[in-house]
Amino acid sequence: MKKPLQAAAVQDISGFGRCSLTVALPLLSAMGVQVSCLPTAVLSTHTGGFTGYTFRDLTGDMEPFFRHWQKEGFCFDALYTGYLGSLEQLDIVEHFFDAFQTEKNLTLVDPVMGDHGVLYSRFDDKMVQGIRRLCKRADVIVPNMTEAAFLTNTPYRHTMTDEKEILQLCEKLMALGPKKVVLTGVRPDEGHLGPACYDGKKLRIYAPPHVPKQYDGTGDVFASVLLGGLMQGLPLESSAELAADFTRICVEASMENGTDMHHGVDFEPQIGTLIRMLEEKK
Ligand code: PXL
Repeated sequence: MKKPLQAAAVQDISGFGRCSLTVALPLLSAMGVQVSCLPTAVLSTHTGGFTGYTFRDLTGDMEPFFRHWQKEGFCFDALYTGYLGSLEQLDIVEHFFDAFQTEKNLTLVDPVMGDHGVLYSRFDDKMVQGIRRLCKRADVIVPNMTEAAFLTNTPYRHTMTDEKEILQLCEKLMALGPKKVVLTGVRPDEGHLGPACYDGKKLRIYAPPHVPKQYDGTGDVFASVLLGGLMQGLPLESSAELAADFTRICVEASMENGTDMHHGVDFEPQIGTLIRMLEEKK
């Protein structure tokens, strides 16, 4: 029998709202990946568009949590980091990398910090500086245009029509130290949107027609499917295409259902489609 691949996901659990682990777990499982969770925080909802959410910071649990894994001798094919709950967690994630990174495994850092030109409510410049440190340790980083602007200290741009500018931004991101960059939410014009992949040599932009509706958690859907594709051996560009196509399918389905943008996308009925899409790409 085929053994599942192994990933360790360092993200929060937002009880309601379909983001971070409640997205990563089902999507990666569907893509044949066993996910071990190192939770950063437990919230009643995500922090975008809800007020009065509860927030249980798990900083103090994280190091003992993964030291136990280490004692048990667990190994992972991929390390996947996302939303962090405190500044102290930056050092802890570095220790986690020290403990579990190998020559062979893949580290994907999603520098989850903000969207639409602004940082999420709990984040500030110190978090930006710390996340830059994590990017240095990554094989692949997956910033959106907002996170790319903060990481590179450049102004946020909603659209970027000039390919040269996209390349410049990707080069600045590469200068942080990752091996590859997948910049998400690139809009060569108002009607198109998708990821740009850059490995230091070649820039590839995939920007199909844009569905004009924003949903929370789509960055997590994208990053999780991207990782699933990479772990299943697809090249970076195919994985990014798969992630972009699947995210768009989920957004379209959610629009049809009239789903509230803060509830995340209706990905559950699309999981069968994801599995078929992955098989077609393999
Ligand atoms: O989708 C990113 C994300 C993850 N986790 C939490 C968030 C957000 C975005 O707002 O608030 C808790």
